[in-house]
Amino acid sequence: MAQDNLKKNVISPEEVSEWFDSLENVKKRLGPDAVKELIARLQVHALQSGVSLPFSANTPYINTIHYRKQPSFPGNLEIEWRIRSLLRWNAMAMVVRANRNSEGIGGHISTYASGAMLLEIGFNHFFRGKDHACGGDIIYFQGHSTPGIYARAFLEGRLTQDQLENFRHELADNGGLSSYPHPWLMPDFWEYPTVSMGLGPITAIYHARFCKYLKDRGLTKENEKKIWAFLGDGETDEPETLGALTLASREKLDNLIFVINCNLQRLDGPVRGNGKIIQELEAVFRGAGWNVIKVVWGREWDELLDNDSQGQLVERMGQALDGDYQKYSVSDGSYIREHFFGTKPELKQMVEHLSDDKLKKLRRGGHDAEKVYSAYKQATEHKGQPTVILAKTVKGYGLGEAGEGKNVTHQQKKMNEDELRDFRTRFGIPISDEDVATAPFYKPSENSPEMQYIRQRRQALGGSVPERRVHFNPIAKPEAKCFEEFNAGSQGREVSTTMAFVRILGKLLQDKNIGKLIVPIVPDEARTFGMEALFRQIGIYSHVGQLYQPVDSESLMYYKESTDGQLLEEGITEAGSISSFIAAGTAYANHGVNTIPFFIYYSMFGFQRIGDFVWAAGDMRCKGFLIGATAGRTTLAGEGLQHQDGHSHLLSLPIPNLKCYDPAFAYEIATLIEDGIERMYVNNENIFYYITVGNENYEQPKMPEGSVKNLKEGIIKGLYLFAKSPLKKAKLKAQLFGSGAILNEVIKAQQVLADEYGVMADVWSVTSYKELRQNAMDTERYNLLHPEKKPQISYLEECLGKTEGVLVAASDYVKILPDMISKWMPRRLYTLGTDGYGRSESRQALRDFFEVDYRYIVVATLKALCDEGQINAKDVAKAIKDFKINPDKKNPTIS
Ligand SMILES: Cc1ncc(C[n+]2csc(CCOP(=O)(O)OP(=O)(O)O)c2C)c(N)n1
Ligand SMILES: [Mg+2]
Repeated sequence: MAQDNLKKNVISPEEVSEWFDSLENVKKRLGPDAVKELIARLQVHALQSGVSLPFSANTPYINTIHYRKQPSFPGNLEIEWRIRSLLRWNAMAMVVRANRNSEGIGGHISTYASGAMLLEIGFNHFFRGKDHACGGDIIYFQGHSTPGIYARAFLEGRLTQDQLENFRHELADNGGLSSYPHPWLMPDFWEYPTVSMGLGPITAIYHARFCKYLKDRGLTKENEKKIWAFLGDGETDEPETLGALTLASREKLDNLIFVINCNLQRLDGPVRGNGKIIQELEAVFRGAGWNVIKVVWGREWDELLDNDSQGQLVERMGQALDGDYQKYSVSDGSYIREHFFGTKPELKQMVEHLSDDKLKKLRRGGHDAEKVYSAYKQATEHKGQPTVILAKTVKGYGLGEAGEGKNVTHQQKKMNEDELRDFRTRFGIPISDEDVATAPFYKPSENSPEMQYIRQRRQALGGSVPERRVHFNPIAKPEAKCFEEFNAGSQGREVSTTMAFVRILGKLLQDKNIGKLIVPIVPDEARTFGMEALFRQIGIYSHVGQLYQPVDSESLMYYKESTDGQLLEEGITEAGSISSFIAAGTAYANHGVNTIPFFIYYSMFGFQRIGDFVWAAGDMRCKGFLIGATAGRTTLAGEGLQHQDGHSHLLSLPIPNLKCYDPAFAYEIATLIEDGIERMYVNNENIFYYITVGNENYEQPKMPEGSVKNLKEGIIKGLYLFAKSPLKKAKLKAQLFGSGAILNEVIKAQQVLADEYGVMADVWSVTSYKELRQNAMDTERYNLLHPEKKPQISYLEECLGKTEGVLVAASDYVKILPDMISKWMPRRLYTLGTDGYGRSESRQALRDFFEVDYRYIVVATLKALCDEGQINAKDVAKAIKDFKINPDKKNPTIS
C-alpha cells in the first residue's frame, strides 16, 4: 500500500521534460535573467501554496562554468603538461632524496601532486611578478606545497641543484632550503608564512582590504594587484580560515581569490567522508556573499553531462559521498561502473560505450587545465565580490600504488624503485631504467621547448614568483616635539600610561613627517582606552564612506566613517586586527610604503589568543607596535579572571625579534616609541614592539635628574636607576626593582623602609626583563666561546656590580619574569609577582591578595636582610603583624 502511494508521487520523466522544455523556451525567448525571475517567482508561489522549500545555499554538484562557456585556452597544453610533469618529478625527488639521505627529515609529496595544476595554471597565465606594472600579485602558497614551488624555481634557474639537494638541510655549507615558506629564513624568496594552517587565509583577506585602504588613503596609486590564497580543504576546519569571510564580501574585495584544493583528504583521512566538502564550502562562501566557482569535473564528463537529459547523473554526483569518491580514486574502472554508475540502469547505460580504462580516466576538474584556466579567468575578471574556487583533485595524484588517494598519502616520503619507475613512465620523464632508482633531479637543456616556454611566460608576466623584493626608503623622523613634553611629567595631574600613550599617538598622527603613515588599529575597544576622539579626528576607514547619519552626529566626537579614514576599527576580532597589523607592518616590503601600525588591545586577549599570528609576524619581519592595554593582573581592577593579565610578558618572550616593555611612566613610553620608530623605519631593523600600558591614574613623574642620554639608554636596555634612597647613610641596604604600575608600590616601600626600618633602598625601574636577559645571555655566550678573551660584562652587571644590599623585585606579572635574570644578579633575588587567577576586586584588594603592594615589598626586603643575618626573624614577624598581613592567608597561586 505504502509502495503504491510512493509510486503515485513520483514525477514521470515526461513531466520533467515538459518543465525543462518550458524553461528552455523562456531562456531562448527572454534570456537567462528571465529564467532567474521565473524560478524566483515559482519559489514564492510554492511557498504561498503551502510548500515549504528546504533552504539550500547549494548549486548542483557540477562545474559552475558550463563547458560551452569556457574561454579558449591561450597556452600550449602539451608543453605545459611536460613542464608540470618535470615539476612533479623534481618535487617528489626532492623529498625522496632528502629522506634517503637522512631518515625522518620529512617533507610532503602528495599535496603538491594534487595541486600542481592549480599552481601551474597560475604560474603560466596569471601570477604577475614584481616587474609587472601592477607591482606583482600577492600570493599565499599552501605551506606544505613548497617542494613544487622550489622545483619550479630550480627550472627557472633561481635555485641550484645543491640547494634542492639540501631541502630541509638549511644549515648545509652550500645553502639549503627551508621546509616551508619563511621570509625570516629566505628573505629574498618567501613573503608569507602560511604553514600554520588558517593564518594564510585570514591574513590574505585583511591584506586584500589593506590594499584598498592604501589606495583610498592615497598612499599607493592605482592598485591592480590580486591577492591569491591557496589552501587545503582540511585547512578550512581552522576557525581562522572561515572566520573573516564576511569582511571580504562586505568590503567588496574583488581583488581577492581563494583557491581551495579539495582533494577530499587531510592528514589522517577524508575531510568529510560522510559528506561533501565542496558542497559544504559552497554553502558557507555563498552564504557569506562570495562568488563561488566550482571546478568539480574534468572535460571527460562534459559529454556524459550533455546526455544527462533527466538529471540522473547530476543527481548521482550529488548523492555519492566524499568517502565514496575517495574509494573510486583508488579503484579500477569496473568498480566505478558497478558502484557509481550501477545504482540505476539508466546511468549504467550511459557509460556502456566506455571501457573500464576510460572510466578510470574520468578526471576531476582540478586536474584539467582548461577548467582551471576558465575558473581563474572568471575569478580575475569578477567585479564587486571576492571569489573562491573550489577545485576537486586527488591527493597524491600520479603516485599510483605509492599513495594516490590513500589515507596514508599525506605522510608519504619514500618511493621504491618500482614506484619511481611507474611515476617516471606515467609522466614521461627522460630518465633511464638504470638511473631511475636514485631519483635524480632532472632539468632539460636551456634551449628545450619547456625551458623556453617557462622563461617566456614568466617574462610576459613580470618575472618570477614568489619573490620578496624590498626597496626600503627610510622615513624622516617624527619631530622631537612629539615626545618632549612627556619628559616633564604630568605636573600634578593623575593620568594613566594608556592616556599618555594615546596622547603620544595623537601627536604622531599630527606629525608632518609621519602622521599619514600611522595606522591605529583597535578591536572595538577605542572607548575603553580613551581613544574615541580619534573617530572624528582621523576618521574610521570604510571603503564606502558613511552611508547613514550617525546617532551622535551632533556631538563633537561623533562616530565618523569615511573613505579616507585612518583608523582601522575592526570590530571584535583580535585575529582580524592582528592580520591588519601584519598587512600594515609589512607594507614597507610588500608595497614600498612605511606604514607604522599601532594595534591597541586588551593585553589579555593578545598573545594568549593570537600568539601564533605574532609569531608569523616575526617571521615576516613585520614592524610596528603592539600595545597591550589594561595590562597588569592587579592594575586592571574589577574585571577578574579572564581579563587580568599577569603573563603576557611571558607569552611574548619567545618571539626573537619582538622587543617587550612594561613601562611605568609616560617619559619611558615616549622614549621607547621614539627609539622604536627610528630603529624600525629609519635604520630598517627587523624588530617590532610589545608595550604594555595600564589604566591606573597616577601622577606621571618627570624624568629623573642626570644625563638624558644615559637615562634613555637605560630605558631602552631595560633598567635604570630611578631614585636613590632618601637616606644618605645606613647599615641596612637594599636595591628594589619595579615595573609598570607596581613601580609606584616600590617607590612607596622605599620611603617606608627609610622612615620606619632604617633601610637605605635604591629604586630601579625595570622596563624590560626580556632585554636584560637577552643581553646577559649574549654576554655569557660570548665569554663561553671566547675563553681566552677578556670577559665581557653584561648590562646587568654593569648597573648592579657595585651596588650593595639585598635585592627585591616586584611586578604585576608572574614571578618567573624577574627570576629569569636572577642568575646574573650579584646576590640572591627575592621576587614578588602575580601568579594565579585574577579576581573581581579593587586594585588595593588585588595587590594585597597577590602580595605585591608596598607592605609585601617591605616585608620581602626585611626577610632578605634577615636571611643575610643582618636583622632578626622577629623583626620581620613584627612588620608582618604591623602591616596586618595574615601569614596564613590563601596562597593566590593555587586558589
Ligand atoms: C595549525 C596547524 N595544525 C596542524 C598542522 C599540521 N598539518 C600540516 S598539513 C596537514 C593536513 C592538511 O590537509 P589539507 O589542508 O587538506 O591540505 P592537503 O595536503 O590535503 O592539500 C596538517 C594537519 C599545521 N600545519 N598547522
Ligand atoms: Mg586536503
